[in-house]
Amino acid sequence: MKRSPHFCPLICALGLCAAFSATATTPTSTLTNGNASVTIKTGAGLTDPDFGMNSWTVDGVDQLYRQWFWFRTGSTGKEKTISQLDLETPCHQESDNYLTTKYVSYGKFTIGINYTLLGGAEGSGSSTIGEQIIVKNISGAALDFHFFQYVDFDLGGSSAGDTLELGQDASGLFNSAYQHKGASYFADEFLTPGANHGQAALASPDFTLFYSLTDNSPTTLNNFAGPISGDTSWAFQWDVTIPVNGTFNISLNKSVYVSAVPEPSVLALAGLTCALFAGARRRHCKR
Ligand SMILES: [Ca+2]
Ligand SMILES: [Ca+2]
Repeated sequence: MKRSPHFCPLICALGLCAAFSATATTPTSTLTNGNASVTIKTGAGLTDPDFGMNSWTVDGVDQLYRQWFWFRTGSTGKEKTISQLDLETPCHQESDNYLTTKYVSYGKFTIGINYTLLGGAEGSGSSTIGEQIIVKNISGAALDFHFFQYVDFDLGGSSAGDTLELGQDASGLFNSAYQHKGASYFADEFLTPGANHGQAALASPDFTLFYSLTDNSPTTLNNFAGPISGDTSWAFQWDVTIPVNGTFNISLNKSVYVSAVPEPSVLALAGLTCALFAGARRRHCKR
């Protein structure tokens, strides 16, 4: 197992784990559906960066080392994880496979993220996770906002031997990622809208890309799309100006599967995810 870059040992050594646990709200959520389960550490008000989605088990095989979200306001200063924000409302698991979360920077913005897990049939090896992200400007002035997604799949439960390439549309926006471990495991992601920047990078042993999001400097991803092989990881970056009371929405669809061409069930799952998103959007519009 690869060595984690997170800082928890230091925090625990300082005796702060209990305090962090005591202040966390719904620190871990587990979604289940069909042949799949996913765990998401949704704690808030935390400084330990080892939070977020940290396992995605499909037919008993953990495919995901980490996925999480960072942000920066303005062009200076550091990125922060959404886990360093407060939760505006407690995380709510509406059903076994659907979770809603809403973080807030009071007087500045809110970030709502809804997660939907769709498993395949037992033994199919396929599953899809949909994420709908809504950033709202509540600051009273235009908001210069930078949003980051970091993804580290370790397909088949092993960090070695994966190959990754990012995809771009005709405008140069990053709109997909495709990773595989030989002919045994496959993962992809599709994002809407496309991201302004992307970066494919090796994770262990140096976690350079991960640390670029946890250091003290503003980061712009370097747009290297791969292909690369090894313990691969990637990140996407959206740069937007959100008007007063305006929102910026991102939809992410990640899938894992065990044949080179996604099985029809995976495509059906992706379609179902969109339908669920539409339903979720309607629910959120109700006040
Ligand atoms: Ca940085
Ligand atoms: Ca990896």
